[in-house]
Amino acid sequence: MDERHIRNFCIIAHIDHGKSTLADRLLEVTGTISARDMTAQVLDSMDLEREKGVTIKASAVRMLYTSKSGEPYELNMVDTPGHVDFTYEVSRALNACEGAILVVDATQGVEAQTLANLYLAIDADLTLIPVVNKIDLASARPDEIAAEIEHVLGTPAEEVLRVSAKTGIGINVLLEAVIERVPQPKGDPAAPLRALIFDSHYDAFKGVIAYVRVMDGAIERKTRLRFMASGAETEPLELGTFAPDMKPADRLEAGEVGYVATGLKTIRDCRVGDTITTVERPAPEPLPGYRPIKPMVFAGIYPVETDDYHQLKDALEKLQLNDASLVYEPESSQALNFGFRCGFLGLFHMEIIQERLEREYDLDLIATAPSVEYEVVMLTGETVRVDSPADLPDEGTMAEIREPWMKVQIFTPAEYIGTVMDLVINRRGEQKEMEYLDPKRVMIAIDSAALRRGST
Ligand SMILES: Nc1nc2c(ncn2[C@@H]2O[C@H](COP(=O)(O)OP(=O)(O)OP(=O)(O)O)[C@@H](O)[C@H]2O)c(=O)[nH]1
Ligand SMILES: [Mg+2]
Repeated sequence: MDERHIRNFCIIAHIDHGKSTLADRLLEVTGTISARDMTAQVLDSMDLEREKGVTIKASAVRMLYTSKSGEPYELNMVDTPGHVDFTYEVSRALNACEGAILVVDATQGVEAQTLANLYLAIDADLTLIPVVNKIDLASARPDEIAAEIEHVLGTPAEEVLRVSAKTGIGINVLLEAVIERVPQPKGDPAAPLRALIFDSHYDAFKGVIAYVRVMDGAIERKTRLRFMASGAETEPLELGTFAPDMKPADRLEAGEVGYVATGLKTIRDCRVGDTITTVERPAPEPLPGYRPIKPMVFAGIYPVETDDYHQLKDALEKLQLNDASLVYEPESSQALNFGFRCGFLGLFHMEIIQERLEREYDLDLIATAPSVEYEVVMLTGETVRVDSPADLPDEGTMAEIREPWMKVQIFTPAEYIGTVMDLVINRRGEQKEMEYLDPKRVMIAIDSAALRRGST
C-alpha cells in the first residue's frame, strides 16, 4: 500500500494499565478478529502470558481500517509488555514505528514504567498519543490524570484522549487520532531494499522466521536476500503479515511490517537488529540496528540429566532468537557438571526464561542462586568483572570488591515520605535530594545497592 495510507504505532504503558485490552478493542473495531474468535488480551498468546496475566512478548499485527473520511488505511500495531524486565522488547518495537499510544490508567496515574517507556519513545523520535484508560471505573480520575500527563508530556490536557478499553468508549476517536497524528512512514520505495529485523522465532519447518519492518524498497518472493551483518544469503520460503497469525503475502513494501520465513537453519545467520537487503541490488549502508542489552542478574542454568546438555544448548540458541535480551555462555561446576551462565534483565525475566526452557523444550533444569556482577580491583590496579562466585580471584590478590549501585528517583505523595524512607534505609539506600514538586507530591533521589544484603 502507498505509504500515505500506512500508520505504524505501538502501545506503551506501565504494567497492567490496559495495553493488551486496548489492542483487543482495536482488533475488534477494525474487524481484524471477529467477535466470535475474541478472547480477553488475545495477543497474549503464550500459555505463560495467560497464566500470569502479563504480556511478556511484544506482538505485531496488521489491521485494515476505513477512516471516517472513507479512505482505506493499513495500521501496523505492536502491543508491548509493561514489566520493566521486558523493556528490551519495547525499545526494539519502537524502532519499527512512527508513533506510540501512551496508555495511563485513570485510577493509578503516571507510574515508573510510564515515564521509562515515554523516555524510550521520545529517544526514538516517535509521535505520542496520550490516552487515559479505564474511565469506566468508579474510582477513575480522568481530569486529574490528564493534568498529570500535561505536566510530564506538555500535551494540553484537552488533547489527552479518554477511553475505556473494557467497554469500548472512545476507541473510534482514538483510531482517527492515530491516522491524523502519527506521521506516515518516510521510506523510499524505489531505493534498494533495507528491512530491519526487530524480532524472530524458530520454526522446525521454515527455519528462522524474521519479523521485519521494511524501511526502503520491497521484499518479494523469489528474490535472493542478504543479511548485511552476518553475510548470509537465502531465498525466502514465504513472506507475509501478522493477522495476527502469520498470513502469507507476495510482497512487503516500504513502510510495512511483516515476516520473512528465511529457511535458515543456522541461527547465527539471522540476528535481531540486522538489516536485510537483496543480493542483486544491495543497499550501501545497513540500518542503525540495536544497542546490545546489559544484563543485570546472573545465574547458572544446568540440566538435571547431564545427557541433556546439548539439548539445553540448542534450546538456549533457539530461545535467544525469540528473546534477544537473553545472554549466555558455557560454564561448568564441580557439583552440577556442564551448563550455562545466563544473564537476565531481572528476577522475573529469569523465572520466565527458566519456565520457557522447561515447557517449550521439555527440559528439567536447575538454576543457581541469582547474583549481580561485581567489579574486583586487583592489587595490581587492574579491574576485572566477576558474575559467578567461582570466578572470584584469590583473596590475597584483591584490593577491593565493588557491587552495582543504582541512582533512583522516587515520586510519592508527601504523606508516605516516612514509610518510603524506611524502605530506602532498609535497602542500604542513601538519600541525595528531596524536592516538593507540588504541595502534595515529593521526588526523593537516592543511591541504593542493587541487591539487598542477604538476598543472594
Ligand atoms: N474496568 C476496566 N478494566 C480494564 C480496562 N482496560 C484494562 N482493564 C483491566 O486491567 C487489567 C490489565 O489489563 P491488560 O490489558 O492485561 O494490561 P496490560 O497493560 O496489557 O498489562 P501488561 O502487558 O502485563 O503490562 C485486566 O484485568 C483488564 O481487564 C478498562 O478500560 N476498564
Ligand atoms: Mg499486555
